[in-house]
Amino acid sequence: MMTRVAVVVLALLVVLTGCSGSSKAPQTATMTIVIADGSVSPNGQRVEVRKGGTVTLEVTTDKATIIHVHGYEIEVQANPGAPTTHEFTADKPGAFEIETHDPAVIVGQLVVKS
Ligand SMILES: [Cu+2]
Repeated sequence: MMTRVAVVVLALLVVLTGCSGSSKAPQTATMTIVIADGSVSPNGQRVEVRKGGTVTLEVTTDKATIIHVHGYEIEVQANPGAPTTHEFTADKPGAFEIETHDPAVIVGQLVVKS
């Protein structure tokens, strides 16, 4: 009985983490970026999305900065106070760096799969 439960839990984990071997990237992806006291989170996180999918950047910062999505040439101005949300369509396949400009740090990598 416990074995069966363990198998079900394991199967569920595989589905949830997307390690099922399927090459289908998700239709939507969200990256939550937090900048506080000069430190930036996440740090190089990889975010995958399917070509044509929607990417959402959620930025909370204690200092005015720009979030730059390389390749897409998207620049999001984020200011302290209210979080900034920016949504765009991932219409170009490839791998693109997302960075902040102040401090200049790579936040993550956007991987758009066709
Ligand atoms: Cu940049």
